[in-house]
Amino acid sequence: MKLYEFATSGNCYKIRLALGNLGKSYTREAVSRDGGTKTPDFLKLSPTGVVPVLEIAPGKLVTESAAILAYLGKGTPMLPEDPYEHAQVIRWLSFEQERVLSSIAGARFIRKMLNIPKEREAEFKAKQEAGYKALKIMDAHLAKNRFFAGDRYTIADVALYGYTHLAGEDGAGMDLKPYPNVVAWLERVKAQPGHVTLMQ
Ligand SMILES: N[C@@H](CCC(=O)N[C@@H](CS)C(=O)NCC(=O)O)C(=O)O
Repeated sequence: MKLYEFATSGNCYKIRLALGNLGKSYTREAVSRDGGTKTPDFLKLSPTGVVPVLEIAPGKLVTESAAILAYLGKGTPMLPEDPYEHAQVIRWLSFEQERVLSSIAGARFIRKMLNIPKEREAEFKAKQEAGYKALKIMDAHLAKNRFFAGDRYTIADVALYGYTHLAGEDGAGMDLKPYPNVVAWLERVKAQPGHVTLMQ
């Protein structure tokens, strides 16, 4: 398998984290952050012009981090087969895309990659505020559950960890202290076998 990626992207990290947890081998292909996702050749791999893309066999591609995680998780304990538990995984994958990617990931991008230009300050603050709303929902769930779905570590945890672990000072610049259940869950994710860090 070959992963097309940006090394510092949380979306690409989700895939490396799942591959690490599952003990699967793969190769990495760096895509240039400077227009590499918009070349005609890359758009043939990913019509939306984004990484990650996982090539699972020559010319056979999976795009969108949630879909890639579902592909990798299928048939493993990281994607429950029970219909209710499976639905909970999908619920949190959708939540991640709608509520975490647009907020925490966006705030991290504006802060770390763009250094918060003056004209984007209001947008940055709005993304942080939306991020705090997402963290509140996650914290309430984790007050009663060790993981997000099926009472065990699944691809839902991988997806949510991708950017939640970058919400703090070295990422989106948010304060995680008011969300102790999220902080404890981050540690549980780190303790999973095969865990890899963002820059590994
Ligand atoms: N919904 C997509 C979002 C992927 C995404 O936004 N990727 C960013 C990097 S984190 C990207 O490739 N942006 C295009 C670019 O910056 O050229 C997913 O979950 O995979």
